[in-house]
Amino acid sequence: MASNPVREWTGLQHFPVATQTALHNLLGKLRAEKVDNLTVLVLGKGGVGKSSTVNSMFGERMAVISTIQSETMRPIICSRSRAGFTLNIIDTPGLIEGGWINDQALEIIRRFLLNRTIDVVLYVDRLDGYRVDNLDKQVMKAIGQSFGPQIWRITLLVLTHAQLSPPDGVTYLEYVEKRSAALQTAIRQVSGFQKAVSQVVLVENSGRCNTNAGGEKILPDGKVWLPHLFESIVEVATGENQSLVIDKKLIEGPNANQRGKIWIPLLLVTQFFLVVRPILKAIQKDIQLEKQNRPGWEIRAEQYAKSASARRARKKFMADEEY
Ligand SMILES: Nc1nc2c(ncn2[C@@H]2O[C@H](COP(=O)(O)OP(=O)(O)OP(=O)(O)O)[C@@H](O)[C@H]2O)c(=O)[nH]1
Ligand SMILES: [Mg+2]
Repeated sequence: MASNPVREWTGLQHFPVATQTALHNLLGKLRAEKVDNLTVLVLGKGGVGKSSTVNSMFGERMAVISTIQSETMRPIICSRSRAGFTLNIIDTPGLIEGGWINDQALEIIRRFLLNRTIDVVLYVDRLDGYRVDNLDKQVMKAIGQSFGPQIWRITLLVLTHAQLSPPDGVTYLEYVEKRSAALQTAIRQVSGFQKAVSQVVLVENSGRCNTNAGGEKILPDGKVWLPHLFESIVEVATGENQSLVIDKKLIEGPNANQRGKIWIPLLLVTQFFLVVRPILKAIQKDIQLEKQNRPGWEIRAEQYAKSASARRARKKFMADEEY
């Protein structure tokens, strides 16, 4: 089946001139590195701004944005090409449903990604989140378990709603640092990688975002965020860490029939020493005890039975002799 040709990235022409120049420079860098396509996977909890970030990056409305709660469970792949380069961004449904990990969404994402190669992952959360709670850690853990902990090596931490006024007594930069550090620490804890998610990128998707003289969206620290997001993506994609190949083995784990088979003999031996042997010993001990504690009449009856059968045998012997 022939796949549809990828549409031209027309949204790029609607970016302010300075942003367009920055993006063309990055495309030149990728061309020099012989990279003609990139696939970016966007993950995170529900409603944190994943789809909005995808749309901001393409400069057009490609992913569905929901103001209240998204109903869509399917990931979508958005692709655009420019000057021989194709950008694919995979937008995914939120990984939390009703206060729990959305296992169904995770499974659908896993199946959707089968046989694809992911160059960069954006783990999206909000800058204005108050704390990193247990549910956040569960989401991070679920991501590592689903795609292998190495996924965090190619992940950027993207914090949306970045045009905020920090609480009294804290500067914007201090607030950003604290929030970033809390999330980075949690990711390092669950992934076990000290170098996991070293980069944080701030994003403001709102149309009310402040702009500079050139019309580019800027954050309270004065940074123009969109080119910075693309620069960070290119840095990860052309960096030392390998892209993530989502193959059958990664999705289904090692051959299910072979999984754990090597432990069977060890289990049997352990079972013998820990379960079967103690039971046999206990039975023998019981028999011994029962023998020791027999009432006198039972012992006498047994002795009588023994001597009676001896007498009978002797009689029979003598009878045989006489005969
Ligand atoms: N102010 C502000 N609002 C944002 C930002 N990003 C997203 N939103 C709003 O947050 C709401 C949710 O955004 P989405 O982009 O749909 O979030 P999502 O993560 O894709 O949500 P799900 O697909 O349901 O998981 C929408 O009302 C967006 O307009 C941002 O950076 N700033
Ligand atoms: Mg969405």
